[in-house]
Amino acid sequence: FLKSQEDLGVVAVGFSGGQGKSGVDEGPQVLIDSGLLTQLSDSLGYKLHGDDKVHSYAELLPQSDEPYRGMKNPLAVSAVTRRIAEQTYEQSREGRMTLTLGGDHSIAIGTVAGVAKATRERLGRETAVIWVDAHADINRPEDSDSGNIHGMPVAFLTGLATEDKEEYFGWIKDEMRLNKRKLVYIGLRDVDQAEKVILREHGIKAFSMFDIDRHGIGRVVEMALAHIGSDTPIHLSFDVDALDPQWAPSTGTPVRGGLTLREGDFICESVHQTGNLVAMDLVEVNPQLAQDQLVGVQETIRAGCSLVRCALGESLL
Ligand code: 4U7
Ligand code: MN
Ligand code: MN
Ligand code: MN
Repeated sequence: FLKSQEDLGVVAVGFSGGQGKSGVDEGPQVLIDSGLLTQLSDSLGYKLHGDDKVHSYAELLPQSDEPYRGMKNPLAVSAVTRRIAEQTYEQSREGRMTLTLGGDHSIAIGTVAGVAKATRERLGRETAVIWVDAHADINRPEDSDSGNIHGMPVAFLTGLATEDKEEYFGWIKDEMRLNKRKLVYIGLRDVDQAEKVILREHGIKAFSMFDIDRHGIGRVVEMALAHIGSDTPIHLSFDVDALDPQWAPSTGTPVRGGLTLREGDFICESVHQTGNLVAMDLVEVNPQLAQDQLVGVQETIRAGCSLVRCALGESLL
């Protein structure tokens, strides 16, 4: 589904407004400083596009931003994700693999919207999304206990949450949306009660840690890919908290009992191997957290880099 296998559009998003902890906006710079983009160009042979600067979107941030429908920082998150949708659209419509480094997971409102629109225009196809996460991120604003928008992106993207006002995500149009049947989760283990009801009522495909323990990661990935179909462009949205905190402690909402580093890499390798990957997000790396653990931050960064390299073909023999 890509015009070229060598070109990579990179969007580095230094944004943390989808949740309350500072530091996740520093994720992309730390990933880049640790050599991620150099590895992609020098070792994997990608030609990089997009500016290599990390965007802070300062010019888009409002003076005041009162909660709206219970959402925290609604104007900021809406404005920033709207801009991210333009950025990923610009990369994806060129037929390039699009890589976004976050930032908290609210930014996927933008990445998925932009890529979905580009893929529809370019190929007349719907994009499938594989959401790898400890959480389902499908709270509607009214269902959310925290008000943090990083727990809501899938609700907005699938149209389960809608809004008329442009400045509060009303900019999300049908051509940017994700079909619920083209969505599959891997790694879930901390799903809110209201989210469980949504997943059940809408028949959304989800593989929890229970399924991974029962079937093994190999079978689960096979079933996930079978669900979306072999002839579908894929957007992989990887929340680093899908990994067990043993491997990725530097993240805002860690949950024990997660994927091993190898299982995470395996998901990425398998998705690469389909040849259908058109976009990837790596989000929720927060270098300010787990600093007390001597090697925590380094380990998280290393894991994040490994996931991206695997999705982009490093381990293919
Ligand atoms: B992440 C939560 F209540 N569901 O809505 C919420 F448990 O992008 C967590 O996956 C959301 O890290 C986690 O606040 C969002 C909570
Ligand atoms: Mn998430
Ligand atoms: Mn999560
Ligand atoms: Mn390849």
